[in-house]
Amino acid sequence: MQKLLLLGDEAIAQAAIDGGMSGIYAYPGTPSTEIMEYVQASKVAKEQQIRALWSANEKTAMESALGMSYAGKRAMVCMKHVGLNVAADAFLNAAITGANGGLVIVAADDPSMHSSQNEQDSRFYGKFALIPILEPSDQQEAYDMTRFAFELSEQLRIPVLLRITTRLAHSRTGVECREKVKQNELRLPENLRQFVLLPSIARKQYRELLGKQEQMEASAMESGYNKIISGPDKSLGIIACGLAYNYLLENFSEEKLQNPLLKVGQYPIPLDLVNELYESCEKILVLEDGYPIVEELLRGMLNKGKTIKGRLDGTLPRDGELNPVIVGNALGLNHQHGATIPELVKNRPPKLCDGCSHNDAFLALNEALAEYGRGRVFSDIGCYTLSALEPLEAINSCVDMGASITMALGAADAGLVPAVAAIGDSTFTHSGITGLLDAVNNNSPITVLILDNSTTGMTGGQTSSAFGKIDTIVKGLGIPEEHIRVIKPLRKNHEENVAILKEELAYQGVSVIIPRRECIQTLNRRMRQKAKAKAMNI
Ligand SMILES: Cc1ncc(C[n+]2csc(CCOP(=O)(O)OP(=O)(O)O)c2C)c(N)n1
Ligand code: SF4
Repeated sequence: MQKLLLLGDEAIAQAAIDGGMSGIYAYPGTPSTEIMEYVQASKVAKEQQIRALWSANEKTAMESALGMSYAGKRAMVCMKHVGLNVAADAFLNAAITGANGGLVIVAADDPSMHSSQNEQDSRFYGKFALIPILEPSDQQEAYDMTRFAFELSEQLRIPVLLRITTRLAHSRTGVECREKVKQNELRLPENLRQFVLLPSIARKQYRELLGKQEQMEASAMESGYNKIISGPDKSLGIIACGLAYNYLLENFSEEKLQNPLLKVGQYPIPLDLVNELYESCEKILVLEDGYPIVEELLRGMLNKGKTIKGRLDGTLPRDGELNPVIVGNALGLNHQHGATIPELVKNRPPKLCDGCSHNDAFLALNEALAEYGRGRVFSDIGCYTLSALEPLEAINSCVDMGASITMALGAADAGLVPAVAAIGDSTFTHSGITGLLDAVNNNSPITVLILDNSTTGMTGGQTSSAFGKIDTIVKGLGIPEEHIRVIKPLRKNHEENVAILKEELAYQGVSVIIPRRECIQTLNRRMRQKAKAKAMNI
């Protein structure tokens, strides 16, 4: 067996490569991005001809993986938690179609919102879709569970959700890898109507999914990932889900923990084990990273039973990620973990890189808008969202991917004219195209800036599916050619850019301005690679 030093994300990717996966589809999003990056960089994955594609968004990724599963092969789809909102239609219906080849959905949650708009808990989605959820407590389990997830998916013929959180995704440790298995042969579903969700078929499929709940529960009961570890001090029983188990162990080694403990890593929640712990202890403490799902289940609607401690009674904070100190405090311990963070690395708010093209674009926009007053720029999600902060203070919204254009449409309908939308190139192809079509059909008096830096900057510079295609797409959506204006956001072009922006702000229809200049980080990386290739005479 080979032992590798891997991030949680990389352990998942390696397990998928070893586990006979034929294709992986994803849209970048912290903390899930490294899964796809690892597969794309893997020599073995290339040799095995594993397809590894950055999709236009999470929904298209989900559907591509479902298509591969239909064809009998193992597929994985990866996204950050909010991506599951985008993929939700396909995700929930994939539970009804069921899988043919093993289908594993990885949702990477971000409690404490290190780089996200919210801290939603993807376990709700798994419960909503009525499918099994696996939640690793460390990188080794991330590897083992990924292998198991493909097997479980094929055994039950349904998709399986693998839920991870930021700290597991982004910390590294030694992981034992197991022998590789071969990819599946192309094999169509036995029932060629399985994936046809006409109401008459969907009803049957849904009943089938409901019928599988018992098997899922049995699998969770028998699972090695769910276990009770006994302890003599029955005044408190502890339930630790996923990574919270690790945080607990950092306060105790297993032998020293005096309280009975239920470790949970596979859902549906193993009710008999929960019951066993509940009945044998005076109080229960629930440790889970994310929402108090298990805690709510234990409390029930009327909360008449034993004392349940956790996020809902204030034993643990109601929001934010857990950590060993918070868990230790909940147990009345006062352990210190890790070194104190030096002053130097504290309080450094994120900012645009020096020389970033977005800076010049927003300086020009601010000046062009001065005569109309503030509060009319709807933005999207990307590096450019940082222009909300000082010194630019240029934008007034950031809600979800694509919302800039449609919010500008709504605000313009309300009479806020001109209204401006600012959206990045990757976000535009993710979710902006349909909104722009709405604006064209509505003949909205809005000015849309598609900030084309030729990359997906915020998540580390992945190829943007909009690369080289924006002008054609915009034209195809019906924007008149004279109102598609490409500008180069540079200090020396400032006056000219302000003049163009002013012209289009005065236009009573949809106009699109494309500030186009490559992200300097991507440019630098490209230059370094070029210089290296030259030096090596490649
Ligand atoms: C639904 C969803 N998926 C993924 C992300 C992660 N994410 C944030 S911004 C962004 C794309 C940024 O690229 P682009 O729009 O080109 O702007 P840039 O950062 O290059 O300025 C991504 C993928 C997210 N916030 N929401
Ligand atoms: S990574 Fe690129 S797009 Fe993001 S702030 Fe830096 S230069 Fe701008």
